[in-house]
Amino acid sequence: MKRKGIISAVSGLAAGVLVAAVFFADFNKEEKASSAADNKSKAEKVYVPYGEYDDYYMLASGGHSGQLFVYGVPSMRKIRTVPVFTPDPATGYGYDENTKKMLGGYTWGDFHHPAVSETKGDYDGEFLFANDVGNNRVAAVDLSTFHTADIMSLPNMGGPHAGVFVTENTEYIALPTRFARPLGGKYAELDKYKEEYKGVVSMAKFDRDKKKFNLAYQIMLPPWSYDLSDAGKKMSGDWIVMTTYNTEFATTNLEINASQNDRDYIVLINWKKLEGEVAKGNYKEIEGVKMVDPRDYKGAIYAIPVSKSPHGVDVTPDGKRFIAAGKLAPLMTVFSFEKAFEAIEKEDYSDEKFGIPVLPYKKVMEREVDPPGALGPLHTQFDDKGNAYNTMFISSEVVKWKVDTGEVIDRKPSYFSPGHSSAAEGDTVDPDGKWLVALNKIAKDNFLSVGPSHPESMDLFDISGEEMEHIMAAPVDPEPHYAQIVHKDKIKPKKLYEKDEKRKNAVWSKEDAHIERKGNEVHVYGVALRSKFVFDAKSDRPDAVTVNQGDRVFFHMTNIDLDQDITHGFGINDYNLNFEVQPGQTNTLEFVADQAGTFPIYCTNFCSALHQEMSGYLLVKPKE
Ligand code: CUK
Ligand code: CUA
Repeated sequence: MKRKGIISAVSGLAAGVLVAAVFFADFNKEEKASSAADNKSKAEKVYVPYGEYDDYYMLASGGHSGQLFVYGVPSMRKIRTVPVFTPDPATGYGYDENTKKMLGGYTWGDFHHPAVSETKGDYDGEFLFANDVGNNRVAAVDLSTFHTADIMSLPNMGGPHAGVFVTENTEYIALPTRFARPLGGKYAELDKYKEEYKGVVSMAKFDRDKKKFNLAYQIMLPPWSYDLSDAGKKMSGDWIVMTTYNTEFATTNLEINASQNDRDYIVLINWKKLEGEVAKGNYKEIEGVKMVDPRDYKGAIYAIPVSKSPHGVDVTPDGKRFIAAGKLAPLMTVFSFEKAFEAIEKEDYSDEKFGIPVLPYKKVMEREVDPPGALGPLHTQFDDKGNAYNTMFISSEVVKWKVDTGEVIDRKPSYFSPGHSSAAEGDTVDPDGKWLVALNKIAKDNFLSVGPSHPESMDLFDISGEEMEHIMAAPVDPEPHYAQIVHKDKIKPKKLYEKDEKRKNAVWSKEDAHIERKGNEVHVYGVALRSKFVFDAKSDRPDAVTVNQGDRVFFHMTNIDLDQDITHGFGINDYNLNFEVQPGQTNTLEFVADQAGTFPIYCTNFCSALHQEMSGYLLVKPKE
């Protein structure tokens, strides 16, 4: 099979105009094809026999699908899609009362970066947080049920692209904005950009018991674009680092105008300090949020020059350094927190921008790593042996190098154009050094063709040896921006929703199913069990409900099959409604019966040999 690789070269012209040239390189067939023996050994590495499990969960962002994808590693089998920012008829997400309220009418989201809750800088496996770049939201997924537990809207933001990341003990979930916007999203002419537009960072807190977010405070920053960010670890645990682009304040044609400066900035913020100021009441209430300007407090914010238009910034597992990847400058820059703190201590500033002290690049930078021909570094992951792994979007490869020395150890192609990669526990204080998945933006001819647009692609590498070994490619729906690979022992999913006699709206036996009418509201307290619905135990047709046209109907359904994986669905024919109840769960479907007629109700989730019989009727009496 002849393979084609895409190589896009980005070159700067004299006028600063950037032209992206795309050309194709033919991979040599012999080079590419591995031997049958090789294939066998690769296959054995990832084969998970029936009855055994993968070692890792890969929790991957679903990009503009708004969903979370759950994969097993190393098999790369997709296990589940968890709807987060987008309604999902397969699970009734966004149809039942609770999830509908949570989605607040939004029908899409742009899920960029997952962040698993951490304790001491390591995944604790309890919750996963996600940012919605499309509609300014943050979500929490409860990893005991893989259900979205809460969603919070973030005012004053223009797409929280640079989040989410959590501080060492999940004190905060931080979400820096991508686009600067006037506060409150108000109207302000683009000519007033520098004065009126702000780049805001949201600092959210999550209460694990109540499973609820609250917005602790926001940080008001200059109208730069914040691209990616990370939380410090250990010695740097009080800090967050963020890359910026568009320090040119361009308001149009960003491709060119935001790529003028040779240097943009890394911004360092001390969240601990700001937390203290907020506690003392040193903030302004703006748009209902506690807003702090870090420039008002000494020691809260610094900038460090970095080569132009950086993308990712990642803190090393020991917390001593951070690495910026230069989207347009083909190098990784290693910075030292120690050196930054020293310069701060001595007030050794080279400049000031927007009232922010700028630390001297030469004094904070440790080294620039510039593998020849490696172009478009985007993000960095780590292993347990002091190595970093960088994805190269333009030259389509993964580069392994030593953090201490900058020595390049290995380079392997990826197919094609990787954005992020994810290594097993590779962004924690304790990476495992086992697997790395490159999350590619382009699949080209990797899989059976499905037309002009293809899935994205993921490459699995074994990184346990000195050299990386490419094992396999797997398709993935758009768009895998980032993933975290979490050891299976850290996630403790429930088998059931526990029976709770006091749960609101729950009915736990067939005999207790009943219907209550209050004015034009009809509340059905029903149960679902193999293989029937019971809405009204006293009726001689317990699985039929009659209402009047225009009534507001509530189906409060409890699944009383306390048996793992026996989920019942609930679809109403012609009413465009479907939801589900998982074992032991109670859910409510609320709607106005505006259509008169006779509507079959049926279980949409195959649950037993008599699943087809699991049905009933909704009868809506016409008004007149
Ligand atoms: S970003 Cu997607 S490749 Cu929007 Cu995390 Cu870097
Ligand atoms: Cu219950 Cu099918």
